[in-house]
Amino acid sequence: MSALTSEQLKQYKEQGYVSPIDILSSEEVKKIIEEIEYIEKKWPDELIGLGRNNVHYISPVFDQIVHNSKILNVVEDLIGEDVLAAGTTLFIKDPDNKSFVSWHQDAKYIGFEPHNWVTAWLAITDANEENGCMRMWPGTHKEKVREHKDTFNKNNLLTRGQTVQNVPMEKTVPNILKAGQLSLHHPLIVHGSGPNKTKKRRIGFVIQSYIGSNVDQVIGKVYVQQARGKDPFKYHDHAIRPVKTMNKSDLVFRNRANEELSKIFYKDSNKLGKY
Ligand SMILES: O=C(O)CCC(=O)C(=O)O
Repeated sequence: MSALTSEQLKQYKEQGYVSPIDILSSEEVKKIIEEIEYIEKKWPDELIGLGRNNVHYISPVFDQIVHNSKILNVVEDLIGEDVLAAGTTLFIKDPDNKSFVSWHQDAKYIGFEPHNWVTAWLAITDANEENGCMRMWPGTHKEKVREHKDTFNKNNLLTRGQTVQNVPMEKTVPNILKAGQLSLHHPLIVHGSGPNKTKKRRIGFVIQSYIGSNVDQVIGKVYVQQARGKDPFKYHDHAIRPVKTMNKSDLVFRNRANEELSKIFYKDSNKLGKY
């Protein structure tokens, strides 16, 4: 039996995303915010810039999200039973901040082929129109990869500021989530998000992405964790799971994984961004 309802499966198939899906309790969310604040206080440089990536390799709290069975039950419905976790990103928008995410498709620079993968966006705080929730352009996942313009805009939270131009706002919809809720989106859906105009942080923890065992990395190298099932294709090296926050050897590994990720995102670019 599938974890997603037939309505939810239909939403994903027709619109290219499905949300909201209840995952975490407020107590669980509180623990995650405490972990972020603990790391930021003790190691202020570790969650910024390139460090926003792959925090699940250095924090058991984030590792447990990646391996959360409620998340994996719904992911399995979309990509099958052999699920690998191939990376994570913390998207934090501080209060009254100009940071935004331009319209883009995840498939553009990420290098995962074929597209048997899904991006899981978990709200750690509420995400709404005031604080810059994602906006989706439903149905665009049915088309191919579009041309993106690399803008390198300093307030853009995407690596190259890659942008799909001329998106009709009236065709896009806000992806409003309560803290603890999840949204799953297709590699090809066009989406983005605006600035946080409120006095509180907006935090999303994104598993980018859950991939089927049959998905290769065609641009560079990626490490994975077995999230569910088996890995019959064996395309990638497997990473170990952290048992303690900021263990030295985990940090060395996380930094190596982030360097490899950076090579993927900036392949053939003569410029590097902040992330
Ligand atoms: O967190 C955001 O505002 C956007 C994140 C995003 O584009 C993604 O997860 O694919």
